[in-house]
Amino acid sequence: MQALKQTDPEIYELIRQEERYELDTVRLIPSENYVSKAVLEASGSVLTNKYSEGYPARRYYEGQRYIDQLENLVIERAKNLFGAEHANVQPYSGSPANLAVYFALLKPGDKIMGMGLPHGGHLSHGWNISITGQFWKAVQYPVDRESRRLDYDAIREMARRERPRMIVAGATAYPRQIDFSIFGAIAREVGAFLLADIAHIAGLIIAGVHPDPVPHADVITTTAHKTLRGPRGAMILCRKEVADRIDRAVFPGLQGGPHNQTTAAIGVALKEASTPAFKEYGRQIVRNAAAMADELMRRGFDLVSGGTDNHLILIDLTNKNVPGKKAAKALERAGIVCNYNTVPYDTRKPFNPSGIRLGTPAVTSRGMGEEQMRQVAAWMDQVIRHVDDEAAIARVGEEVRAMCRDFTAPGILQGD
Ligand code: DSN
Repeated sequence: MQALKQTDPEIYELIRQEERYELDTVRLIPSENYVSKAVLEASGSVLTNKYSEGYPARRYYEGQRYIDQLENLVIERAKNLFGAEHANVQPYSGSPANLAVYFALLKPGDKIMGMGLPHGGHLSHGWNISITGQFWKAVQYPVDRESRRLDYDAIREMARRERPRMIVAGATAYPRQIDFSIFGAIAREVGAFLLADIAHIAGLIIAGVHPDPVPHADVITTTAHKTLRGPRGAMILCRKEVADRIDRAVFPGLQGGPHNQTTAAIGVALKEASTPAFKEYGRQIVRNAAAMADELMRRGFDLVSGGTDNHLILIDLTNKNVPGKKAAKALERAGIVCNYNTVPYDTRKPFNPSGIRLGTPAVTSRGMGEEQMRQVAAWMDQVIRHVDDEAAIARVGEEVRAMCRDFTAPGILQGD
């Protein structure tokens, strides 16, 4: 980054510091990852210079001879990797992708039925403060109060009662597998579209460690930057019958020109995700989460739903008498980065909730395994037990940094 260093040393220095921070910390935010150097190079390429409103061979600007080839290549890779009939690779990120799907298939005021935000759903699944909960009429399903898992009988009952035009299956804070075949059957029974938002689990689906929504959903949205380990961006996969409506909703309905540098980087990530090494990566994410969950439970932590079977762990800290925000901030000071999170039926406010959310995609990208996950759980236990003791937190921090030095991270410090 020599040109950047010369032109703008302040920005250069902040990027270098972030790079060092990402290397020196145990990054457990389940929606984050480390992209490869190849993905970074595509993201930072001259493709950022080009406007390409429209779709391959149907553009509103001239000069698309390479961009059309690029977008077609990435579309084909997306279709092949997921086994989808159609792919749109232009959405800027997950929320715009979901918005485009609603805009494509629903009329204003139609009813959508998604998982409630406090129960693990996403804002864009119809939560009331999101445009998706105001422009469309939204009803939200919870998790079961006891098991804190999806209750498919209750979801079916709600769908029969509410007759939504679209059902959304997907989550951002749900540690269990989602049964897309049941969601598909419910949607068909009530005449609703099924949207599967697989942003968190796309990489796990590719790796074969999470059920596949493709046979069951009319439309699938995913971000590229979570378990899929690509750049910040998104894709919509769908059946042929709705493809034109989806494409028109993304452009010209919602967006302007696609971010071609992101399209290219998504393509690189899709190529990387088609390798046997990536499948093993996905399996290891799940093994790592299971090991961390096991060690946390052994140490008396209350895991929502009693564990995990994906990449994500949600801890209810009520029994530890430490609020989620205080815990997350103390952990960060020890170099363990996670986020505070509401837990289902939380009695505390979202800005200072009872839980923290963890995930293993990023640490697995560094080659950390079950042994390190158990060690991290032990450190978390120490920090939370001594949450007001800065010296104890600092001691854990030194150990965390020492361990991090043993693991490189994709895309970092491999030269300019
Ligand atoms: N912000 C993402 C997450 O952290 O899960 C969801 O969009």
